[in-house]
Amino acid sequence: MSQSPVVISGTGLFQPPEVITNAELVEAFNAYVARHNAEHASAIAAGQREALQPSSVEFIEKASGIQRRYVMEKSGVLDPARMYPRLQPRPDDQLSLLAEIAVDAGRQALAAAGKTGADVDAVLCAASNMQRAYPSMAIEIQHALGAGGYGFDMTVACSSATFAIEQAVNAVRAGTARCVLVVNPEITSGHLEWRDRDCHFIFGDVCTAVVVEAAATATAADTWEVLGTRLATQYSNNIRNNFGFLNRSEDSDPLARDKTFRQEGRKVFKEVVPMAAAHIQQHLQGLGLSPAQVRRFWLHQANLGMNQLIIKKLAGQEVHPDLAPLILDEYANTSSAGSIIAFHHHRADLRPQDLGVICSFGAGYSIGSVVVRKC
Ligand code: CO8
Repeated sequence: MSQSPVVISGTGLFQPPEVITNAELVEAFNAYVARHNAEHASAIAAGQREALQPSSVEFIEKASGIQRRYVMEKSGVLDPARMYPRLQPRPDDQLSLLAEIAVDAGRQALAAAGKTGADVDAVLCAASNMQRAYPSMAIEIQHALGAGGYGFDMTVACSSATFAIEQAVNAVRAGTARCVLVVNPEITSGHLEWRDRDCHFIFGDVCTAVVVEAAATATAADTWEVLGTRLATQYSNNIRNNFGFLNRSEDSDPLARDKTFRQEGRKVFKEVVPMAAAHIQQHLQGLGLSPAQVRRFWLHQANLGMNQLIIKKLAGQEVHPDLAPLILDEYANTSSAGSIIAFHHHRADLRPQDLGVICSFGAGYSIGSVVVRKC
């Protein structure tokens, strides 16, 4: 039975107001290290405690390709006595921070699609971390936009956006929704351990949004038919965060290291690259396509070297911005939003019938790919 086409008809991007350069980040981190080592000088001298090592701009740029990142609030992150953002709590009757940035990105995506909130009948709020358990952020966003239908939150870490796009496409195909808004509010600064030099440079804040609807209802000039979606997960502890609602009952320290992001970066690199390349290859093959036919790959933005290797495995050539654009240098790793930022910024030059692949990979492990063709 042939299925009626489903399209991505608009995208939006909320960019936080503040930027932290690598130089600013390293200066603050090294001030924290000096402070920490001075405070524990006698224990370090007695061999009871290890001295912390300084970070460096050169290492960060060479190891990751990251040059700066946007954040919701930088003064707290750069304060060596604090090292995390300063955010104000809001009263219950005010829009929450995650919902606020999602509404901003969502409105942009709807405007691009030629739609308003009233046209939306499903909102999926998909991100690595949610502000609270209930009421769900998606329902708050649905309410703020004047949307109908239903909304729910979902988290699959870095793959939250691609996994949500599959749910949106399926909902439109099944007729349970006509127009789905997927939003990815990633305030990664809240769950990054800024005092750990192995990861303090990795993440940035942002929010992306995508409108998914039937081709028959789409009116935008720039639409992308979704030819297929493919999701995969495989259990791994190499990227982990034990923050959760049972922490209090476990009597565990809410500020302990395991309550923020931690990873075995080398292992992630080695294990995820072949998984992601094989996943994309098999997805394309299942659609009767080959990597050589793909005009552009909008890959997850975690590490420059990872993307270079994935493209080399897939296309047998060095990565080129025209084939696999990078946004990592400016935004850092924005978790699920990364591949969508790349799609948002780098698609205007493609022509009708051009093929593209949006692909995410990360914690779980989780991998999601969306194969699209410009209408
Ligand atoms: N400055 C100077 N030196 C450093 C620093 C630093 N900042 N950090 C580490 N070093 C040192 C190390 O100690 C090590 O020293 P030695 O050789 O003596 O042991 C040396 O530099 C090399 O360290 P690594 O081998 O760790 O360095 P790599 O070249 O592997 O680079 C990376 C580290 C950049 C982390 C790299 O491994 C990488 O990018 N891996 C993949 C990471 C990835 O893709 N992760 C995905 C996670 S994101 C996700 O799934 C979403 C989760 C939810 C988000 C939540 C938000 C907070």
